[in-house]
Amino acid sequence: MTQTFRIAVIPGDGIGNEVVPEGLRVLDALAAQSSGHIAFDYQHFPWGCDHYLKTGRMMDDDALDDLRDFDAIYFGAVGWPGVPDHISLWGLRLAICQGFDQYACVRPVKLLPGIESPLRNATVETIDWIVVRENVEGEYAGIGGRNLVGRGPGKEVAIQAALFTEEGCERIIRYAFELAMSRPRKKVTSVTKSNAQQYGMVLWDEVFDRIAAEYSQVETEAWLVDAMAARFVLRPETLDVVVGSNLFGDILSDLGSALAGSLGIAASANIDPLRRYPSMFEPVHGSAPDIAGKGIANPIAAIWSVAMMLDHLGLGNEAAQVMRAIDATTASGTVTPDLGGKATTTEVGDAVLQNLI
Ligand code: GGG
Repeated sequence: MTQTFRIAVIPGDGIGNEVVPEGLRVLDALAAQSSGHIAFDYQHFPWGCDHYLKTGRMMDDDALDDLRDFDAIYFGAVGWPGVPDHISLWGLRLAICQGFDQYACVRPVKLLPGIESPLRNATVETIDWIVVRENVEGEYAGIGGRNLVGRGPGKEVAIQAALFTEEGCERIIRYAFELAMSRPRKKVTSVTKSNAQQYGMVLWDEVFDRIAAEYSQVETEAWLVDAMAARFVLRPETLDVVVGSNLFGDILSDLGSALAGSLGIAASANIDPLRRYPSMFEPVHGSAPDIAGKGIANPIAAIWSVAMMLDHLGLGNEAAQVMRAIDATTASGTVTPDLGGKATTTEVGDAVLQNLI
């Protein structure tokens, strides 16, 4: 019997439209290889900045209802000149993450074979960790406002509050511990700035200590984010699972992917671990207007995100198959210009398909 997975596809803006088709080609190839065991049924949604310019909405008003019953969402990128970035981000990616309570953003940082890290002496063994980013509250809670414009020019006041709930801290920290339990090293490093952020991040620290006590097999550490940024560069081999707030997780995972060679390989999963809603899989890179339309966007992050989607859908063997194909592709030197190569987006996609054995 065929197991059919319904996937909502939102390529979004810029290079999202170039890399998402490469991920879909991989899914199609897996379905074709499965002798009818698995199938993927796509529905494409044209949401993004073009949609906003035509309709005044980044996505339809009832978009979450449209998406709710899918098995997964495959997302490209959001952001385009002409639409303020805070409008496009809040209108699409954040609206989905928050609306579907996808509270765990999982971002692997891994040096792939054949890729050179900007770090001297980096190897595939020393660059291999996962950033777990709290994904629905913290600095991205959207609480605040701009006031007192009436006081006159130069007198406006803006407040942007960060929200740390005990439940929100507990569930993301617990997620990080469960993830660490599945890895050989079994280590969780919590990242805050609780010396300066004395309310929310001290609450986070206390919750971290409480949850850590339940996982005696897991080694734990708590670091300040500034020191952690330096440690990413200076002692990457000491990292395993790094859990942090929404903003810190975003910044650190970008740093991590740069150390792993390029933002063009950074994959991510926005997970609802309770499986009440579809989870969303997307490359970490944005829409990259500077290279959009040139056919040189790196599709590896989007294809790796497909592997994360397959894992989430219970297709662990297929996910591993995609990861082997990615490794073989980068090892062969078929890479896009961001990794020092000359291959186009499609040529890298072709190579991954050839290696999908
Ligand atoms: N596919 C990732 C993407 O489009 N990101 C846009 C962006 O600016 N994201 C910032 C964030 O999610 O914190």
